[in-house]
Amino acid sequence: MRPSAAPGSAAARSATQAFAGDIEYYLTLTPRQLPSHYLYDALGSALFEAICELPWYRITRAERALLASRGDDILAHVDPLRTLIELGPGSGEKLAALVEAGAGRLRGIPLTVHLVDVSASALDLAGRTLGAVNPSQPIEIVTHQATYETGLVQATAHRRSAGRTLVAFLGSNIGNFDPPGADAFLRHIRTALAIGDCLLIGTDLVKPEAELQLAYDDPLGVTAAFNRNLLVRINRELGADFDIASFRHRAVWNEAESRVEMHLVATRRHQVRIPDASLEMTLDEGETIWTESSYKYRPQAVVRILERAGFTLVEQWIHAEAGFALTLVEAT
Ligand code: AVI
Repeated sequence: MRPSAAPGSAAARSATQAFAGDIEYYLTLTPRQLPSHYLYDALGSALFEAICELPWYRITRAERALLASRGDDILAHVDPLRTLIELGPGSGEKLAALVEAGAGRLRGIPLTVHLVDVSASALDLAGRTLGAVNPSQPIEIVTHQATYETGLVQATAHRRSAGRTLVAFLGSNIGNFDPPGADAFLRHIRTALAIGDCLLIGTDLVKPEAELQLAYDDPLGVTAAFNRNLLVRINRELGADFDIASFRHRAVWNEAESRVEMHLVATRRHQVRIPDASLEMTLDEGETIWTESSYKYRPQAVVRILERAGFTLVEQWIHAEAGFALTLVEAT
């Protein structure tokens, strides 16, 4: 989620070109849009970590609590686990909670953990977090600086021949895919797995609108800063002249589509130039740029999309108070 490459390198140049191409394409759609994965530059990633600490954003804490209290049950279902792959490990704390809670099941037999992320710094942090887990449980950590799809293929190609493989896709990251994208991505995971391997997925659930509003438009303004930082990034990386103060953050619950949408709303009519994306545009007062969708699921709907992708339900654990589900499915 968080692109990184050495400044000035060929990889950095091609990442900037891809960014410029996407900005030109998405900002000229109706309504104007920006792909949400660009929210995660260094400052955006730090702001997202801060969001996870907010009292109104409960996904991270609910998931960690479920992993700590149900980790042993989860690992009992995937015994004997020898290969664990996490797509987008963040700080690595969630996987560490799972491994710690299920350490008894692993019985000190070596476990290979593959961490997949496009950000070298995220991989470094997650690797260090996991390295500090229970010293009686040997863990070999392999990092893949790659997209989820490429990293998953690399990781499964190197799975241990003995034992089973578990893929973890946590944090309700699936919620940032639109429904066709989620179906395609889950099918991709299924294709990379062998029969008997498992997928553990975290999903935020549909909940009262007032709770969703607070989670995505918090009183401290951290989510607003996270959203507006995307314009700061475009100014810095593509030489644009967005006037940040002329945009406000808006989060809306779209009940028909079961998603929270984040938008940036122009507070006055003005012109913006983005030279490195060859773009000049006039934004009307009240015009919006749609920056993220965060789909919310009902527990049964999670099972349905996983079954459609070729998995069979093993068990689902729900944090009722926070409205969050962890679902374990098996490739069949
Ligand atoms: C990373 N992702 C699951 C978060 C979400 O809840 O959709 C990103 C986020 N956007 C606003 N707050 C958090």
